[in-house]
Amino acid sequence: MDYWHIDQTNFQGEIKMNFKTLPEDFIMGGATAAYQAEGSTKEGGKGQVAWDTFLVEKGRYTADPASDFYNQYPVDAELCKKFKIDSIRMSIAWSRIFPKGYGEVNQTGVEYYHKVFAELNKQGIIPFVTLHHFDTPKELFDNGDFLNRENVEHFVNYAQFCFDEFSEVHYWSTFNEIYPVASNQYLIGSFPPEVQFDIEKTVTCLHNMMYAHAKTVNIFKDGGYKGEIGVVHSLETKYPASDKEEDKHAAKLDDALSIKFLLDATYLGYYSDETMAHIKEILAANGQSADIDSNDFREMKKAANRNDFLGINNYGSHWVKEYKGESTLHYNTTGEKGSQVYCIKGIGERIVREDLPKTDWDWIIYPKGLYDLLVRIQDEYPNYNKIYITENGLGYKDNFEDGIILDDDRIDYLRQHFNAISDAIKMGVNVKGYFIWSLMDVFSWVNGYTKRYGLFYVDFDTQKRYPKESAYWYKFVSETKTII
Ligand code: BGP
Repeated sequence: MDYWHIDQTNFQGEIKMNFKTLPEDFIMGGATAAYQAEGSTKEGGKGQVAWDTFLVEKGRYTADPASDFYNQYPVDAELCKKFKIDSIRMSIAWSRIFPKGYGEVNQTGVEYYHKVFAELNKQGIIPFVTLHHFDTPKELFDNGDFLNRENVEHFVNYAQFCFDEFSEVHYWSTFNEIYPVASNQYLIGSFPPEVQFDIEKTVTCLHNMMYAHAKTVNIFKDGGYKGEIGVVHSLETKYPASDKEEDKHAAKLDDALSIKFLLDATYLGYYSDETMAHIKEILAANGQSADIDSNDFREMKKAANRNDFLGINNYGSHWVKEYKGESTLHYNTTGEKGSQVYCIKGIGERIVREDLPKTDWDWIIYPKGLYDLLVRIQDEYPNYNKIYITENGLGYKDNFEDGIILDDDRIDYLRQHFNAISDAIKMGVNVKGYFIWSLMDVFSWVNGYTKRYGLFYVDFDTQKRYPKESAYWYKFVSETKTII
């Protein structure tokens, strides 16, 4: 193990020769999300979100205090400056601005975000802002969330309000992870409202959110607002579990629902015949159907060439095998390795690859999957413009000893993924930045506080931050653009 906080100078002479590099203007960032970092869920006039009541019902943990970013943001900005972190990816809590999701504005919330952005800008840290990160205001969530088209309008109005109000922000993402929103809410059921195996709702939610994204992009571009706009998708490569035709087909089905449906919507503005054929096959196998209004494609086609960037969240890859049985799942939320089961009727089974490393939460570590994904996007969607890796990182049970956190597994994970990105850049893919998930340890939606990802360890009782070894490694990479 290299003690990065003690000695980073050993390598200085030979670094440029022996290690892969990143472009000089590559943004090195840290990612967070409002509900996972802010805490203070009842402060400052904030409205409720579905998670508030859901977590109380479950009785496991709540999103208070999280990392107390609501109060600690100056500390985090200073840490970023010290550790050469160029940008914080953060989200605005819709329910701090519009407590009900629409109507009356909560000025305290508006002022809070102005203060955060001012502090970041003062320290030279770029705010990279997501408008929606799993936290629809409760009233709108309860009336159908994005299954209800009225809520598309409420979201677009909220987005426009933010563009008008927060002119100090120059990087906007509409949504975080449209696929996990839809699948965790209606397919896997790990998020409220805990619906399982409803492919119709999953597809409807995906489409409506993509339509809302397109409307928002068009408003941003037609309005001449300054800065960049894009969307953050969770994209994880699907490989067939074997060379058998059935397994190849199963991988294609999984890919169609979780990747192609979204990238078609983003970059074509409609769904290709092949994508739709796969989606219909999945629906039919489940005795379901979904209506997609082709009139929506007008708005979506208009937006297709206006995305400034694609944000990619990537934590692993999947190997898919034909599966003929009923849908059955076990989602590992405890870090009990080997407990994950994922079999979906009409799609396939995501198998366990014994030969590949996995996290305690059964997420397969396969950096080549990220490389393959980046090269594929360049080939299949040449109008992608530019890419930021908006999330990637290792969820880990960090060991804290006297303020020192030797997270060499995380450093290794990061090194491998940075190398994959560097290789993709060499192949011509325009990757302009990376945001580690997460900047500091945060609250995890279905895992609570034990699954830590941060560069900075958070003692959730005192809210004190401790740089992990990975933070020193990250600083070194940021300063030298060398993946050591
Ligand atoms: C992504 C989300 C993040 C974060 C991350 C890690 O899907 O955008 O909000 O939670 O995954 O997931 P988890 O906390 O479940 O390990």
